[in-house]
Amino acid sequence: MDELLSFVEAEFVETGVWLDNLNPRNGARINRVAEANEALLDRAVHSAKEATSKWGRASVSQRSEFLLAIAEGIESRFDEFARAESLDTGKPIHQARSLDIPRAISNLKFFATLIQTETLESCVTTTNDAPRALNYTVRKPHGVVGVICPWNLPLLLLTWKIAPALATGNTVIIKPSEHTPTSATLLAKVVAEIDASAGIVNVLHGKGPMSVGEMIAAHPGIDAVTFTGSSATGSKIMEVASKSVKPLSFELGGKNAAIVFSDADIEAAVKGVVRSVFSNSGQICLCTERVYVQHDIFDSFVSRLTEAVLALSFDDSSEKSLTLGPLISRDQRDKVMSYFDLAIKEGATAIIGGAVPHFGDERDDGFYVQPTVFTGVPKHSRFVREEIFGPVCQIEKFTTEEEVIAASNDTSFGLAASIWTNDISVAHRVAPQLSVGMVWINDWFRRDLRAPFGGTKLSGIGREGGHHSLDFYAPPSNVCLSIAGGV
Ligand code: NAD
Ligand code: 6OD
Repeated sequence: MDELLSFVEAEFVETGVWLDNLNPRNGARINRVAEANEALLDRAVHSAKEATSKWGRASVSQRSEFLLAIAEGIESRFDEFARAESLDTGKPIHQARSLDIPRAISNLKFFATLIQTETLESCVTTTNDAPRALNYTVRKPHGVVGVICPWNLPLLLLTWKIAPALATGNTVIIKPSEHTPTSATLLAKVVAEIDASAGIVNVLHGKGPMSVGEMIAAHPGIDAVTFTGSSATGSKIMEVASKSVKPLSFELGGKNAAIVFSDADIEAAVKGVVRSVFSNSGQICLCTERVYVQHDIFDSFVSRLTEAVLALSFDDSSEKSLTLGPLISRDQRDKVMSYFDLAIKEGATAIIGGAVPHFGDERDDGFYVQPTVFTGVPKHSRFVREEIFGPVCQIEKFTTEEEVIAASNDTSFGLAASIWTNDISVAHRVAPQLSVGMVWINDWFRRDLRAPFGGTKLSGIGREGGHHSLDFYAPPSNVCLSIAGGV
């Protein structure tokens, strides 16, 4: 696809203003994207609003079938989706084929099934001096939901939001990241092939500030906003959306710690920590950026970690579960490198990496960064305080449980953590003391779509996953029915 258009009222619409979509592997243009404008957003909101009256009343099985049809549409174009995701993001095709696209399909199938099996609360009220009453709960969709997505796991995160939103009777206006517009456009094509009722799914391309992202957050006709992206953007969206007091669901940034106790299975811990730092080239909100290792195994852990990082490659054709790609953009690469410069200026040491790799081919025009591990970064440093979002971590020693809990919690973020130990008492004592939304023990990024997902502090507002998602997209409302004459 050379030109990507927005999708409104089941029509692809050109606006005449074009944004270039660049290939992170070599900086060349992949395609160009027609940037949506306020008039197009107004049209999308109007038609999405009209569609809510029908879609909001559709039966559970109609909604479920719609989600399953989208899932089947993605499955039938699996290779096209995987190639698009790999091209836009630079991630190895193997990862797009084994994680991004299968998970997008699972998201749709999961919520299609969940609504078929869900039961809601009810309770009977008894008082001494009045008839009994039956309370029961119904879900009410918001109406039109604005869905603003990032570039790191584009279709995975987009479907993670639209599946429960649509399942509960909302219509959606999706804004994919300007860096990764292609898979959302393919999704629109899938919807166009199956969707008889225009307006249920709309895709608007564009940027964030002073563009369609900000307009979605501000639009009085959009009834709720679900956003995944940086904490700074979350804060801006909140400010703009506050004028119409929109319900917000925010999955934001992280500065996640991995804690390795000396009794851990060291081989498994090294493998797990490497995966948690370098998956998707460090561009997953759940990636570890701070590694704390108990003092008595520190040296041996560092030397095994170094060996494991040296074995990582930028080989796109590799089927290995962990292969590095470029960062998403030149700006992101420069941002990551600026943190490396800062760490060095502040006296830290790069144990491995710390530079832009040289390939001697077209990748030198791409946005690559070597996998990097620093140690000795001062605690007050912005390197330790801010989310970097690249293939990098710092590694430091600790002695006691109390000390490492305090260090892990000494951050404004609160998304996730991982603990590596064979002592179940330590694991279960430490896990609840970490002020984060998700803790993995001897694991990382294992997902059960029923489990609550979300962060504390700068890492987000609300929980998604299973019933938590349904509760956001269609909050439960109570109906109280008097049972006259009952006992
Ligand atoms: P970003 O915040 O720059 O952009 C995300 C989306 O918001 C994009 O579509 C962008 O165009 C839009 N946007 C930007 N400014 C906006 C504004 N003022 N108003 C409305 N929309 C605006 O984030 P990114 O760089 O795409 O993604 C990386 C960040 O996302 C990292 O901080 C990462 O931790 C976070 N993230 C979090 C999770 C999570 O589940 N917690 C998941 C993925 C990414
Ligand atoms: O797995 C998920 O459901 C999810 N929301 C992952 C987020 C990853 C952040 O980059």
